[in-house]
Amino acid sequence: MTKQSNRGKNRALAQWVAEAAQLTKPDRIVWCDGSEEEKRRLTQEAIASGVLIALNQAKRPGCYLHRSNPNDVARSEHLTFICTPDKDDAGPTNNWAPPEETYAKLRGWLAGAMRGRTMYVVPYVMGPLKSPFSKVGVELTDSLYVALNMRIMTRMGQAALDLLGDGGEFNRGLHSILDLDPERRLICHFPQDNAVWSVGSGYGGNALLSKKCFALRIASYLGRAEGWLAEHMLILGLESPQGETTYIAAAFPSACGKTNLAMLLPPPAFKGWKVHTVGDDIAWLRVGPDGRLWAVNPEYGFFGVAPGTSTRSNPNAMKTVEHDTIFTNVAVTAEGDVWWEGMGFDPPKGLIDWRGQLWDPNSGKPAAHPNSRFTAPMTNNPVLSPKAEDPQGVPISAIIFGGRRASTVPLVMEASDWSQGVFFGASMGSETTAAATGQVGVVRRDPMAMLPFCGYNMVKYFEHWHQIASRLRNPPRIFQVNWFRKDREGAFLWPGYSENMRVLKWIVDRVKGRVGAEQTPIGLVPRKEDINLDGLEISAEQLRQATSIDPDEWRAELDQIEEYFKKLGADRLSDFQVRIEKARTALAKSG
Ligand code: OXD
Ligand code: MN
Repeated sequence: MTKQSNRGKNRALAQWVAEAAQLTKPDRIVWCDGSEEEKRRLTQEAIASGVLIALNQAKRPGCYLHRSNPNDVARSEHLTFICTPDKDDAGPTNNWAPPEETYAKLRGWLAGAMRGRTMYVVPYVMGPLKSPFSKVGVELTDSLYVALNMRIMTRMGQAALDLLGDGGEFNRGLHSILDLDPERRLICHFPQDNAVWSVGSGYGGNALLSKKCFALRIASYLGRAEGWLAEHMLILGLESPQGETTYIAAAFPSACGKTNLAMLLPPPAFKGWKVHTVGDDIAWLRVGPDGRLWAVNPEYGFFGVAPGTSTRSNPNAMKTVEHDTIFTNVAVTAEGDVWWEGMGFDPPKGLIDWRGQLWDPNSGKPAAHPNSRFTAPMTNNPVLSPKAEDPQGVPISAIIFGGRRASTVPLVMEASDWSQGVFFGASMGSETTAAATGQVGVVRRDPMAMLPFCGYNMVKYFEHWHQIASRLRNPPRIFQVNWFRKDREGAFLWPGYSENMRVLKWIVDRVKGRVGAEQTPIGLVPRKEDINLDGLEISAEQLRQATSIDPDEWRAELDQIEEYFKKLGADRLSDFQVRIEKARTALAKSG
């Protein structure tokens, strides 16, 4: 077994690496330092072993393709467990398993699993390096793809060991792809130990342990204990032509356009307005000494969905992936460039599909996997916020909860206070997408877009949201949006993408007290005159439908929400019951 020297001084880390090596028996241990030299070396090794395929370096410098095992292309929610000593701590929405038995089972699977392989020790920091809110994690993995992706997604290497020092606390992530057999695949969280063990999958959300596992599931658990929130939210700054920037955090379920919104390029009618990206997926939110809510993005890169990304839907993402990007499961052109459905131009001849086969346009099958991805450094983003590295984060003025709903939920709606906003978030529903295995397109309740990511009891999580309010002297306003509402013929009522700027502007104007709204039984919605529609071809009727509250639909919606809360045991939260009753009474009055 060969070892490298730069192992840091942390004895607990050294001991844990030794224990993991004792169990998994790797041939080599490589401590990652995050250097350019290391990146070159690991990339060469990845190409030589077929883990990465070099794309056309003249067209896409520093870009590579990875093809997954076809059985391993999305998050496996049914194989994801929260292993707390008490089942109730995992709550009604998580799979639970007892910690000792689970460790024992995984130890059995992991015994000798890294024989013939290298164990990469990947130390990383979540959050800006000098931020008091940042946290250190170390992932031990036998996947070179994971090590290279972690280098993009986190502040990885020596800086993390330096921050950890001799005695600091860190998240312990142990990951092995084993043999990618779905029968021996589990993603297990042990929040009380600040540990994650993930085996049998190489897919981003299952295997890049910094992301969903640490920065959401474990961090949400830590956040409850420490008085802050870890959320599935993008963070953006919206700068007016006068130079005033307002920060917004927005929660959407996976593959519902968070990356597009975070990088939005305003339409021509919004001359002088700019969107700055702070983050596209995860926000760590804390109450500042000023009583405002402050947000940092713990990540350092973007793991975005490729299909549907185009110069129309997200020109800034297209620029972001021009270089130094790892693509996963996209199609490749004869010239060695990438292609995916919704990229904005027809598939060129001779396309190789995501499985590595010549693509037949008549096959009825997509060339790129619907959940194909790009991993790109955040510094590639031309509209990255100058505050993205600010150790204090940014002050949040508005929170948005958004889902994918063909009916019922209006384009945008404002809550009258924090508590109604928590109800908006907790009752959110959305149609499922390809980001997780399972049926696509069915409405499921996804509270705060955290259903797959809340690392503890969902009802306690709602209580935590309510409790945070007592420390917020200047709370953000809360909104709900739905870009995906359809008319009777099934056509989208709202054009979406860059036009969502119009909704963001209404939100900012509401926060600043500059614009009106109409009170409905469910929430406040903009009237036609409240939204800037310059340069947009949308009929008055279309906008009316997009923003309308249909009493029958809402009566049914409230019944479903009530039933869902009962199922969770959240009906004991009197606040939610009061909200439902109020809405029912208001609906009855409105006829
Ligand atoms: C993601 C997801 O990859 O939410 O961000 O699945
Ligand atoms: Mn996500």
